[in-house]
Amino acid sequence: MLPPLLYMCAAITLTGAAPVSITESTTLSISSCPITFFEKVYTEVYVNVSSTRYYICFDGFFDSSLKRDCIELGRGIPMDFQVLVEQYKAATLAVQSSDTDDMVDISGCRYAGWSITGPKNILKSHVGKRRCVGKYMCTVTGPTVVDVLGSVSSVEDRCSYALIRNNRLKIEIQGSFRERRRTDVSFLDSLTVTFPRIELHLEQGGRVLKDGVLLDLNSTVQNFEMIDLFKDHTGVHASAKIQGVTVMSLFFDGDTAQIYAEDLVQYGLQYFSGLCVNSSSFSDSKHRQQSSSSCDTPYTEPADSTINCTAVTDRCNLLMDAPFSSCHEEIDPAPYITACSDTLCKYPEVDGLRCQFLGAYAKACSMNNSTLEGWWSEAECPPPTDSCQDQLCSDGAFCGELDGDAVCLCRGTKSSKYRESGTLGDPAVCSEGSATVTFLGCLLREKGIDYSVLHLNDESCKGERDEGNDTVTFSFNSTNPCGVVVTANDSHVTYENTIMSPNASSGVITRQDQISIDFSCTQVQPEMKTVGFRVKDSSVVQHIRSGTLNYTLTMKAFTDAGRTTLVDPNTDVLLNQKVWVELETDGLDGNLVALVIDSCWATSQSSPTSTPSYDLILNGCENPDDRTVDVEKNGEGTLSYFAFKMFDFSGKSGEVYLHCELQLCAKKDNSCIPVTE
Ligand SMILES: *C1O[C@H](CO)[C@@H](O)[C@H](O)[C@H]1NC(C)=O
Ligand SMILES: *[C@@H]1O[C@H](CO)[C@@H](O)[C@H](O)[C@H]1NC(C)=O
Ligand SMILES: *[C@@H]1O[C@H](CO)[C@@H](O)[C@H](O)[C@H]1NC(C)=O
Ligand SMILES: *[C@@H]1O[C@H](CO)[C@@H](O)[C@H](O)[C@H]1NC(C)=O
Ligand SMILES: *[C@@H]1O[C@H](CO)[C@@H](O)[C@H](O)[C@H]1NC(C)=O
Ligand SMILES: *[C@@H]1O[C@H](CO)[C@@H](O)[C@H](O)[C@H]1NC(C)=O
Ligand SMILES: *[C@@H]1O[C@H](CO)[C@@H](O)[C@H](O)[C@H]1NC(C)=O
Ligand SMILES: *[C@@H]1O[C@H](CO)[C@@H](O)[C@H](O)[C@H]1NC(C)=O
Ligand SMILES: *[C@@H]1O[C@H](CO)[C@@H](O)[C@H](O)[C@H]1NC(C)=O
Ligand SMILES: *[C@@H]1O[C@H](CO)[C@@H](O)[C@H](O)[C@H]1NC(C)=O
Ligand SMILES: *[C@@H]1O[C@H](CO)[C@@H](O)[C@H](O)[C@H]1NC(C)=O
Repeated sequence: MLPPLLYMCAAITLTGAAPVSITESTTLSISSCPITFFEKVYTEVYVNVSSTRYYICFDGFFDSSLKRDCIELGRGIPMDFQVLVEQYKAATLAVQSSDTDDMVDISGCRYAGWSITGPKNILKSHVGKRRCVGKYMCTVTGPTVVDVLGSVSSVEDRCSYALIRNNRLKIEIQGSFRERRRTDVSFLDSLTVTFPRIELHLEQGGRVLKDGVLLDLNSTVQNFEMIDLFKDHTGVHASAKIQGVTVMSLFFDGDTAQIYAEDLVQYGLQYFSGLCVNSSSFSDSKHRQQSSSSCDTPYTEPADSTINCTAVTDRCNLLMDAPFSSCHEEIDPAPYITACSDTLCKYPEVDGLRCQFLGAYAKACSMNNSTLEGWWSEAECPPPTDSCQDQLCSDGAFCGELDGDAVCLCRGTKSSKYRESGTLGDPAVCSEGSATVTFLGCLLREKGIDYSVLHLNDESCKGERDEGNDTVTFSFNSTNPCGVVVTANDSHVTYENTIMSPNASSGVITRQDQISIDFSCTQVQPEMKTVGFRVKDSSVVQHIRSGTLNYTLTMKAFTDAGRTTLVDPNTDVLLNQKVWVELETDGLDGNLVALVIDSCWATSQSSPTSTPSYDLILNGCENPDDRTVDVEKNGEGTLSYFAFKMFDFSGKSGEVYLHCELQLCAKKDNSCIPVTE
């Protein structure tokens, strides 16, 4: 059994000094060449020798109940060789022979990621210096996640992901991603913080909901179970305490979430998962229940041609320079630069994104106790402020920036169809006697339109806003026509109104574009203008259904002036008996349109063009040659009627068919009532 040969430091071997051979427990001083063991510098070595193993420790003799930094060696061949950092196994090496030159790299990172890691996780910073990443700092901003190891990935769908999860402790911070202006880029939108006995939901606008109830937060710290919360002008701050010790801090300003969690380590590093632990672990971290079923449907959109990726990357590279360089030792800027340029090469620099990634880096530095005082003035940014605080946006909108103001803007998937068609909402909804048009509030804001000043033709008719779904509705109906203009041509009757802004001349200047949005509903003229009617039959009903508005047209014949006794198919109408013929529409607004009988004629056969034929009404008036015809009401509303005395075609016996040509007329004054020329 050979004792291990310890090359305690380069100095000894280089000067040719004999390696130290150790056979019993002892303490060695290595102050002449201190060893850096997983970030800690040691000047002493404590060696324990037992029958089966050697323990070479740096912070006191090996003690299985203490968290010592040690190297443990088996005494057999091959010799197993383990590096213990605070008693966690950091590296294992099997040494094949006793006189091998195999070496174990003990320059790993103590706190890299959620576990003590070997050399593979030492990151090279941009200056090429090997160093360990910051302690348990995770930044989620826009679509990107910079995990605790400094790896960066982008979320590409609109689902919810665990950022940090520890099933043993039953704690989780979950991030939900949604699209903003573009459908193909997702942004962190809200957080759900779950701790035993408490669940908090953090949203844009500094809103925090506990069990669905909005909390009234201010700069005074309030305690909820294990969580302390307060809100300042920059965002919401939360810290979680276990037995009085703050184990995790969280900051969220509606766009960026930062999680700093040094003291959670003691609860078992290996039990942590989520995107903050490994930013590539999308499938393991995806939250099935919380995500909407269509959240991973991909969207594509043409690239934004206004983006100059070179210029954007130059700006992201500001993180390489002062004042940010003073924090480089603490936090590697490289993943933040990657996150910044990856996002801003595909999404425009709007809604504060120009400074968001710089701010996220600065905030990460300050959470690691390295404040970059006044970084914003050097980077030409506004001081960190959550400008969206207390803005409540509907589900289809997010809080963004428009002309320097924080407003609710439309999310891409919600508004893309309207943007493509250049409209502000769905087409007008027309129904019997009413028309309604609904605009998306967020589209109006984007266009800089203040809905509250808009009105219909009649100035007293304003839009009505629904706060819940952020819509503005304009409508008119027959009791409240709001200045509707009804026009009719040969084929259609059109009801039109205009949504307009007040006259510009009402003030010296105006900031509102002149708005004029026409909306209309149409009805078709009776398609078959000829209504066949056999005197002996009962009434004729026609449904006129094409076009946006339905209505029916009925033709009936009566034998009394009160028009109550319908001509019965079984009763013969006597020659020279007076008959009243009534035409009526159902489903039209008699205040706006009138039914006009243009002409009526009779034939002995069912075809309206058959001969012989006899005119009763011509151009809306009685046939001057027949004194028995009396047009009693025509063009006044949706009901018109006339009377005549029954006749028969000479030489033919039997049936008389009546045909009428009708027209819908837009009522203006009494313009629809035919007059004899
Ligand atoms: C900040 O990060 C550095 C490097 O990881 C670490 O040494 C330092 O202790 C951290 N500071 C605080 C206050 O956590
Ligand atoms: C290690 O060696 C020291 C000094 O000889 C001794 O006091 C201690 O009990 C030893 N520990 C173990 C675990 O062998
Ligand atoms: C914050 O809110 C709490 C409870 O709503 C109130 O007692 C306290 O005075 C408020 N503090 C400030 C600084 O407004
Ligand atoms: C992160 O997760 C990905 C996907 O699950 C995996 O391939 C990769 O090895 C993980 N990285 C680390 C450092 O664990
Ligand atoms: C993009 O930006 C770079 C650097 O600011 C500039 O040199 C280049 O001309 C720009 N390209 C275009 C197409 O504007
Ligand atoms: C941060 O730094 C300041 C001064 O440098 C110090 O007083 C404070 O204790 C530090 N905080 C932490 C959490 O390390
Ligand atoms: C908006 O909400 C109102 C009432 O809650 C509802 O009547 C209306 O249909 C909704 N509009 C849209 C476009 O969802
Ligand atoms: C017509 O519109 C007014 C105001 O919008 C409404 O109060 C009324 O109920 C509507 N009438 C009908 C018949 O729809
Ligand atoms: C009649 O009006 C309708 C609806 O406005 C229109 O589509 C149609 O072209 C017009 N027809 C004629 C002949 O002007
Ligand atoms: C607005 O201007 C139009 C056309 O110039 C005019 O007919 C109308 O009376 C004006 N309305 C008001 C309220 O000034
Ligand atoms: C038109 O009328 C028919 C029959 O009454 C009905 O089924 C249909 O829903 C109506 N259409 C509209 C747009 O009102």
